[in-house]
Amino acid sequence: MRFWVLISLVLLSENLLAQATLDTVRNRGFLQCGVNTGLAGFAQPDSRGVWRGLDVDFCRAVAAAVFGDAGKVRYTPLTSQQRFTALQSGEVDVLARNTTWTIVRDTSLGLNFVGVNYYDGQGFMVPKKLGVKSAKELNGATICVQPGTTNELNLADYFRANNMKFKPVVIEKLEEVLAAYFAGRCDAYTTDQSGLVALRASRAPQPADHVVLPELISKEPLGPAVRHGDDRWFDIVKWTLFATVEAEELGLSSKNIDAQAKSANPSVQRFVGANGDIGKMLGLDNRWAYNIVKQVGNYGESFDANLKPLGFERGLNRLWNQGGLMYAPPIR
Ligand SMILES: N[C@@H](CCC(=O)N[C@@H](CS)C(=O)NCC(=O)O)C(=O)O
Repeated sequence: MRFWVLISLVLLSENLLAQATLDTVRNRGFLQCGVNTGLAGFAQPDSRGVWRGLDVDFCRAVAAAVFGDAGKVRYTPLTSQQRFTALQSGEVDVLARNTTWTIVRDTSLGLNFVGVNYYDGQGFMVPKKLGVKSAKELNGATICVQPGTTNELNLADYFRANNMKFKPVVIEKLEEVLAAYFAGRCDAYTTDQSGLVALRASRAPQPADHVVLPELISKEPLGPAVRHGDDRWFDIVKWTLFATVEAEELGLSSKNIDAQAKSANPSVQRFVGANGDIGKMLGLDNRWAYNIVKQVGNYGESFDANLKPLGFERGLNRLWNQGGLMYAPPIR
């Protein structure tokens, strides 16, 4: 009898622990966010050591929603290999690190992807002097790739499907895989197209010496993820992403939200927390979404600030009503 009481208590406390990410984060006083080790436009410290990028803005948005202060974040830089254990073990509360949403990660790795903050696909970069114009010309090539990525798996599939051979050069650290490619140890480097564009612009000794080939060989929906087992936290992080997209659709930006908050539009009234209890339903302040937009901005603002300067087009990442895939369910 006593044994079963003990077992139930253990199970109950585990359940409570698993539900408590919001409390853990609040008590700690800051969000611990897992990000890239350094990918321009997504997550990279600037010359003053301040982290910047689309994924960093997402971390800041979660902090704004939870604390009303986008500054209450600490960043854990993670390689492709390290990122999942860091989230599973509780070292980070959220993983916002150009990570592709796949069924394996969503099930057996124990993650919950909250949505997509960048629709991408995998591509190849080659030195211009090779004269290669298409990935189909890469038969026999030596190809640099990082382990623990979808890229490593898609690469093998693509060559097999096209009856071509390749020699993989698999290197864990970003610095080292780039050094190998730029030193000519590989004929091509493969990763998400966003990574290729950002790395060519920010890391190539001569960006103009490299070309990104036209083929996209996979779908890479990149998005933030949390651990299985805490639905309340999952909701908070998920609706943070939707709030940034909904704000853009409603025309709310960091510049105009104070003026717009006075508008009679019921959707805007609900969004800024002047009407209803949407924040409370999430366990947050009713100004959670206002704080996100005021302090971090809407999705488009973040895209323009971080990715546009590197030469990115909005493409699939436009809003659904402008020909893209960015779509937030109703905030009501
Ligand atoms: N989206 C792919 C690839 C993500 C990825 O790790 N890309 C590399 C190249 S851009 C990267 O970010 N490396 C940074 C690092 O490992 O520090 C995935 O989720 O597996």
